[in-house]
Amino acid sequence: MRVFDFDSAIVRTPGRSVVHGLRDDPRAVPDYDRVLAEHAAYVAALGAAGVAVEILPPLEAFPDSMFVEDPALAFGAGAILLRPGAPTRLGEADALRPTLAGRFPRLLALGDGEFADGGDVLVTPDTVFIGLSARTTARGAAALVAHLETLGARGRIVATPPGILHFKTAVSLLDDRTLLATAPMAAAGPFAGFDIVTTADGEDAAANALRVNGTVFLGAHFPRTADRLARRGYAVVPLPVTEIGKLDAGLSCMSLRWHS
Ligand code: CIR
Repeated sequence: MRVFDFDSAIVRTPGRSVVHGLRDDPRAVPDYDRVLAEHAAYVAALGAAGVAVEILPPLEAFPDSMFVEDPALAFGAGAILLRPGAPTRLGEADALRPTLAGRFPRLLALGDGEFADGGDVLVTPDTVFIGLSARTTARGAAALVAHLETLGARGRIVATPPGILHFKTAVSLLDDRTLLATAPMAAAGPFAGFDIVTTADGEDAAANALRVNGTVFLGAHFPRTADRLARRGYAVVPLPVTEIGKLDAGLSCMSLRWHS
């Protein structure tokens, strides 16, 4: 089983409140219908890649709750409820609890004062990288390392380069030994032993790609990065991300994935 082999996923349909989601540029207001369309295309692509997708209903009280990757981590051995570092997102973990409790052999949880977002967690075959960020604190990361150990995984706490929301904003796993990363992440990243494909100039946002079984989901607006991946033999599935990009989001954030 490879760490990017998934047969199960949870997603959450965006609510209308998504237009009030957190973002770096407040002038970039996403269009609700287009967000919905991007989400629907993503869910369809997961299904086409062989994943059984459970679709949770919108949570209007939490504008960013469609980004289910952030409040939890999921593995075949168990799930971990996180504590998202943005105050408006904290309640998303509790909202997920009943769903996760019924689906995993174990459900662990971060405690009070232990903040971590799933967007800062990059799972690779030997190491789960945890990037410290404005959302993920040293205390949260340390607690996460302990929970990962309980589930048989080795966590490693690393720095996130400045100027990005999450660690995975700038890097994703392409296969067991290859990463897709922005040039700054490739230069600064703690990735000895990995091959790194860098995103093309002007296409930094392509770095939040998502490997699912045999395919790599990539933002549709990054043609030169897509070429690089295709030349290396990856089966690239382009997906629209223009609207969710306004919310500083990419392709990993919209699902929680695991192999049962
Ligand atoms: C946020 O700022 O929390 C959301 N607007 C975007 C979350 C993106 N999540 C992710 O990359 N894992």
